[in-house]
Amino acid sequence: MNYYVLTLFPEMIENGMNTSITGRAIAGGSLSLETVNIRDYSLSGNGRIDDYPYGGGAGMVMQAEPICRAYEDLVRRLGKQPRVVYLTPQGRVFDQHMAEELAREEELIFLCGHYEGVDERVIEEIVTDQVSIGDYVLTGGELPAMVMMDAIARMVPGVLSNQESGQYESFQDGLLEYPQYSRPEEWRGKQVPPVLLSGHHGNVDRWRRDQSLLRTLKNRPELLTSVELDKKDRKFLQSLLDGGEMMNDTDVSDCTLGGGLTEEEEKFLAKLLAI
Ligand code: 6GU
Repeated sequence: MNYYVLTLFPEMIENGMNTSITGRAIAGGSLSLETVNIRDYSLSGNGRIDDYPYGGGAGMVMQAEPICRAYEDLVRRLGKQPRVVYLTPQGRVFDQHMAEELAREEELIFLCGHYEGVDERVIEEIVTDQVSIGDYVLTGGELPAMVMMDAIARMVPGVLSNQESGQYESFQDGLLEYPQYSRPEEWRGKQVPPVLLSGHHGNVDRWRRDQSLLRTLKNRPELLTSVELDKKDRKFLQSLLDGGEMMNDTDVSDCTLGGGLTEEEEKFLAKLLAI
């Protein structure tokens, strides 16, 4: 995967991406990264790339021409026209599915805006995909571009080690991840759940699945509606409704997720299990 980033803050992108797993992948060659400083393409050569918005209003707008010149210089050097992702709160919301789809590209260009935005005409001219990373407003597109590049990189062959690639299954099977524990067995009075020390792999797997179901119910219930629930999943979820007795070593009122079910969670679950 070859990433190209058009930005006013190339050092921010490079510092972020050359760290940790993406940094290792860049050094090892399974990823490449090239940043292009839009300021180098300013019209008058004085470094100015923004101007006042027509119609008035607060803030400045990044002008079309420097961005387009930076883009055209890049595609001329590449000899091809990769997809161009513009990071904007007005875009489609990024998710794991979009990451998987974009990971099939060989090159991706990211356009990072700043200030109040980018002249709409250059978006029409060069952008193929407008993407947001969630419902909040950031000061620029650099962090969202890095979020996307990180999520996409995890799907690129050679980026994760075998050990790493089995991890973070959340969203890959539609449920949130179960809780993890390491040494010591007791920390500040808190015990590791005994089933994890039992050596009984079947019980461990069942407990983890139940914890995933419980976490998803508590934190992201809407995800449960698109997960296939088998007989044992249903039995566990039913036991939550039937009054919080121990089920497969998961005490419904245990400390991991705090308390039993709220009325809202019970209603949601009853509906889900009726299907
Ligand atoms: Cl892609 N850009 C900015 N500036 N803010 C955002 C965003 C993008 N996604 C969520 N908030």
